[in-house]
Parts: sequence; C-alpha cells; structure tokens
Amino acid sequence: MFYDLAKIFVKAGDGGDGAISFRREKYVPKGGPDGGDGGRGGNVYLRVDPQLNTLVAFSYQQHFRAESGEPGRGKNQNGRDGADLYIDVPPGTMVYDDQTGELLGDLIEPGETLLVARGGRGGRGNRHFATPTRQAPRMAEKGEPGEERWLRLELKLLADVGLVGMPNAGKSTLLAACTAARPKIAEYPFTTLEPILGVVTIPGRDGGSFVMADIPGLIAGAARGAGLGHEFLRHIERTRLLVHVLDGSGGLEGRDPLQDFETVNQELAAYSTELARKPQVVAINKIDLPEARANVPRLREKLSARGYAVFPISAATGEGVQDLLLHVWEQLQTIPKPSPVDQQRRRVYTLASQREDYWEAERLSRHHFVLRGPQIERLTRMTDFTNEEAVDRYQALLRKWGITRKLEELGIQPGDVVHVADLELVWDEAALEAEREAARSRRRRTKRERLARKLGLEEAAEQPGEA
Ligand SMILES: Nc1nc2c(ncn2[C@@H]2O[C@H](COP(=O)(O)OP(=O)(O)OP(=O)(O)O)[C@@H](O)[C@H]2O)c(=O)[nH]1
Ligand SMILES: [Mg+2]
Repeated sequence: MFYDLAKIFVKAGDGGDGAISFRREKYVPKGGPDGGDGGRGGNVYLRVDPQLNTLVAFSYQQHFRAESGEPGRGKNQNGRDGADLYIDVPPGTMVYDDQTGELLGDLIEPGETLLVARGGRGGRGNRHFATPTRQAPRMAEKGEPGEERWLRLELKLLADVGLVGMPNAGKSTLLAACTAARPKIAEYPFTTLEPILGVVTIPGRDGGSFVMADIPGLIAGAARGAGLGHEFLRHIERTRLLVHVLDGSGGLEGRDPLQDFETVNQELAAYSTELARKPQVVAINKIDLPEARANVPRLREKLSARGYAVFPISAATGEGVQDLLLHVWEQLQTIPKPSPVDQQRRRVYTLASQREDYWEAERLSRHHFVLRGPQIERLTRMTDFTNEEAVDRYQALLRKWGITRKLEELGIQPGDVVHVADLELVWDEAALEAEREAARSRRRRTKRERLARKLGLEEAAEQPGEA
C-alpha cells in the first residue's frame, strides 16, 4: 500500500488567561494591578523533510496538538508561550482545508514550512485595564482558543522524468540500471505496485542529475480502472518529460509495439490533456532479443516521422542506456521547472486573513443576529462574560467599532440574541445604557481635568484610587 493521501486534524495551542492580581507591599497602602499576561498558544506548522517519500506516518497518527500558553500570574509575571509544533511531510505534499477544499499550500523545498493552525493570543492581565477612572480593574482577558481544522494532504511526487509504458515493458529494469533504486522486477505484468523514485547522475556533466519516477504500467481501459488504473498518474503530473518504454519484442503475446504506444498515449490523454502534451522520448527496449532488434528499423522510422526522439536500448545489458539518459538530460536543460501550484492563491489566502478589523453584522431572523470578523470573534472568545468589568469593556468596544450602531440599524431589541464565534449573547439594553452613562461621565471628567490643568491646578485632576 502506497500512502499518498491522508487526512489529519490539527489544533493550535490555546492562549493562557491573563491574571487578576494586585501588588501587596509592606508599608505601601494601596498597590496597583500587577496581573501578568497569559502566554501565546503554540502554532502548528507542516515542514518538508526530504527524507520522507510517503504519507504513511499519518496512518498511525491523525491528531496533532500544539502546546497551550501558560496563564499569567501576579507580580507582572507573564505565562510562558506554548511550544510550536512541526509536522514533517514529504516534498510534494499539497495541503487542503478539508472542509472548504481550499488549497493552503504546496510544500516542495526541504525545510519549507506552512502555518496551518495559529496559536491563540494570550489574554492580557488586569494591569492593562487600569485607567484614570478605574485604577483597580478586577478584570483580565481570557486566552484566545487556538485554531483547529481538518486538513487533507495529497502527495504528488516531485520527479523530473516519468517512466510510462505497458506492464512488463522494462520500466523498473531501466530505473534499476541507471539509479541506486532497487524496484522489484519480474516477468509478469503489474510487478510495480507503487511509484518509486531514483536519481540519475550524468557522468562528465559536473554534478548533472535528475530524478526519475517509475510508476505501475498502464493498459487499455486504465481510465475506467482496468489494471491498476490511473491512480498513480498523479505522481508524474509534475514531471517535465516522459520516457515512454516500449517492449520492442512485442511481449509473449507478440503484440505490435506501435499499438502499445497508441494504447498508453490514449490512457494518458484520458487522464489529462496536460499529461498527454508532455514531451516524450521513446525507448525501444529489449534489443538484446532478436525479435526486438528486428523491429527497430520499422519503429524508428514510424516514430521519428512523428517527431519523437527514438532510442533502442537494452535495460538488461545496458546497451544504448547512456545515450538515452544523456539526451534526456540535455532536453531537461531546455524545459523550465514548473512552479509550485497556486502560489497566487496562497498569497490571497494570507492577505484575506490579515484583515483583522473586518466585521459584518446580519439579521438572521426576527430575534437572531450574527456578527462575523476576526477581531470581533477574537474579542468575544477572550472576554470573560461572568466578569462585570470585562462585559463593560466589551460593550464599550462594540460601540467604538460601530457595531452597536449597526445592530440598532438592523432593528435589534433588548432580549434578542447575537451569535458571535459559537457564543450567544443576549442584547441587554440596561447594561448598554449604563455603559453610555459611564462614557458620558468619563467625558465630563476629562473635561474637568483639562480645565484644571489649564488653571494650573494639577492636583485637582488627581482622583483617589480605589483598592
Ligand atoms: N531480455 C530482456 N528482458 C528485459 C529487459 N528489460 C526488462 N526485461 C524483463 O522484462 C520483465 C519485466 O521487466 P520490469 O522491469 O519488471 O517491467 P515493468 O515495465 O517495470 O513492468 P510493470 O512493473 O509490471 O509495469 C522482466 O522479466 C525483465 O527481466 C531487456 O532489456 N531485455
Ligand atoms: Mg515495474
């Protein structure tokens, strides 16, 4: 079984809660707030490990969680951040959000990483909430929950050259002849059951090399699932060139190699026009056998006339193999490497998630409203609604951001329900009125302070702090 598809669940660490604490010192009658902040939750990243070549690890483990941040403590001590979690994947792993189907990334370069779940922010401690009018805040933020989601991973091997052909044509024998790979070889069809990669080095070309992929053979009807079907063609989608291996002897059944050539090409075309359009080099194999050698002139003439470069080889004895590889290597120098899929879309995705302050409000039904947006959802998750001061601050921010006005325009009434980030908040006019009154009195007070400063009465602005 070749593991080239996987589904995993990732959960970033939650942010630690902020602390509510007050300084206590000998001989100091009233200490200020000194509650530290919670630590950030760890992020979850996928990371390319070039040693890997399958997704088999994910058949053993599907759930991944990064560490949560520690809560803040008194004396302004912040909680420790949760450690980030790195999940290693093979090069060529494409990453999709399983729910939306969105492509999140195409991981190729060794060491390349992709953020797949963002850790929650740590909640701020009460020292952040002190204001001239509220010197002893008894509120702190809760830590933000870490992101979580299901991912679909799809491996598309990264090879420069793909070997295609009928079963038994000698593809694996060729791979074994020119690379260190040791694929299984046998005199029956469908010996190869999964893709195998090998590195071909070109002598005298100063480190010249390319990666070649051997995949299971194709037969007529593969598009409809005959033989091993199309499944493995995914792995040569990203190659730049195909080597089409023909059994020059026509096999035990005495087939016509030209007919084999057509059959395989039809199956490639049935899979994708892109695959069918890839440049092909033809290797007429098994020329150590007399019946193959006899076929060479006719095959070469017919295929050259159609524009193919044709190389008679014997994968078994090595005859002609070097010429073939040299030609392939030279061709590769002229074909650009494909760029990772959808770099463009990936950029758009990150941009969209950066619009922090975007929000929208909608009336769902007579008594139900919904609020959406990164910042408002985060604020809601980080607010401790059992704490009166925290609720006051929440309402003040709704007003400041224009959300209260929008909801009023939409016709919200006391007792109606607002859905935000999995929470249901009951719209409470009394609390809002209290908040409005508090804001008015704050304005009156700052006015008074300004006036006092103008008159040089600095002391008059000072308010006794509560403890
Ligand atoms: N005489 C001769 N036999 C060969 C040559 N190349 C491969 N064979 C034989 O052909 C048979 C099939 O070879 P494989 O390399 O397994 O063929 P394949 O194309 O990988 O086949 P599948 O994996 O089934 O698609 C084996 O018995 C090989 O020994 C060759 O150049 N000359
Ligand atoms: Mg094989």
